[in-house]
Amino acid sequence: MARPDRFVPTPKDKFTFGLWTVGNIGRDPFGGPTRPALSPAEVVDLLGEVGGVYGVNFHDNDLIPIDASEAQAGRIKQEFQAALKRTGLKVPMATTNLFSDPVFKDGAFTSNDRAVRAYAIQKTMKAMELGAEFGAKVYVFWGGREGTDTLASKDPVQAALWFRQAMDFLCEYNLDRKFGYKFALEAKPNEPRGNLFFPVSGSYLGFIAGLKHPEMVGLNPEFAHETMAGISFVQVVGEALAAKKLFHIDLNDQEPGRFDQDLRFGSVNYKQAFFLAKLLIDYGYSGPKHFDSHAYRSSDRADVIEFARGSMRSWKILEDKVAQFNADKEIQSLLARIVREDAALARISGKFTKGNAQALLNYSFDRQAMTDRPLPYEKLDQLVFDLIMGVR
Ligand code: GLT
Ligand code: MN
Ligand code: MN
Repeated sequence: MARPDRFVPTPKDKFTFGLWTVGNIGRDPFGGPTRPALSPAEVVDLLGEVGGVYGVNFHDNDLIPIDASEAQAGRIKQEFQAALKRTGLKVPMATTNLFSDPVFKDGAFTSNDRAVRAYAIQKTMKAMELGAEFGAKVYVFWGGREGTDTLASKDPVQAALWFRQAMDFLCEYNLDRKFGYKFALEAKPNEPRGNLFFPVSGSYLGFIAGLKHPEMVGLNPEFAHETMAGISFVQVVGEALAAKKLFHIDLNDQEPGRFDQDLRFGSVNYKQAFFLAKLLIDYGYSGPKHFDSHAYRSSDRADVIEFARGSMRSWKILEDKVAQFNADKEIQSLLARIVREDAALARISGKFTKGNAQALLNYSFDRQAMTDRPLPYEKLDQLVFDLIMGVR
């Protein structure tokens, strides 16, 4: 009998996709669509066909076009709801499109125009209602056009304050309407604007501390976006976990120094992907794992299905590799040698008291002995390579 495939996902894995991701029609700035547009219900059915998917997320206008009539909106919602029912998919996350409509040409919460800023808040309030209708519990904010193309156009201090004003307003609205959302902020360094405000997740960590309800707001870091900024996504996610702010995560892939490619998770940076999986597993991240990516423009429907299956399969394979890493005696004994503890020093330097400070000042360190301790990182790194490549 053939062995069952260990890498087949189930809804317990909490993998999610967006209406805009598997529904992507393959348009880019240089060419039109290569795939037909699917209705929201058709995207849900496609995900049902993929199999093992937990949920589907949407922007307000992925579901309901911005200029839809009440009657049209009602019909779309009904069809979408029916598709959710027949596939068993959930809607764990919702968000607002504050970037496609021309009215947002100079930003939304940070537009120079008070009317646009107020409209952006109103649009978000309505979209929060829509998300809540389908049970969403995480609300993402990606400031698509919050930024500048010329530094002459905007006061960055004012923009940060406007953004804060909008978030404070919406946090209160969340409480008032008892939606129970957790807000997750998503950073990106550039594109579509030349410079986006809050370019990396670290910017948002600082911003959150200044809000009226910091406990309600966390991060939705995206693999591609931090990679565009030239930083390690694994370290970014580590900092989010340390701050207890990893409210959601956008998984995909990216070649550094490119436009936002939103490539299939695991398709470029195997090592970052491996250590990311290790981090989320070791620290027990239990939220949705959202694939914010799309198939190559050259893919047809069948290949889009392969893309979605592949995204999840890669994660499942990495889970397996992480278990292997964590059980590998040689790797673990190397790690145990590398990470050193010292009970006496832990006591006097772990927590400030006047006595500990004095004891630390009096302590005499042997710099040479400390320097001479071996750190066999070359050996460790090669073991990781062997493991990822499957020869270990
Ligand atoms: C858009 C963007 C993504 C965001 C989505 C949420 S929209 O596709 O490129 O990174 O996560 O607004
Ligand atoms: Mn992206
Ligand atoms: Mn994203």
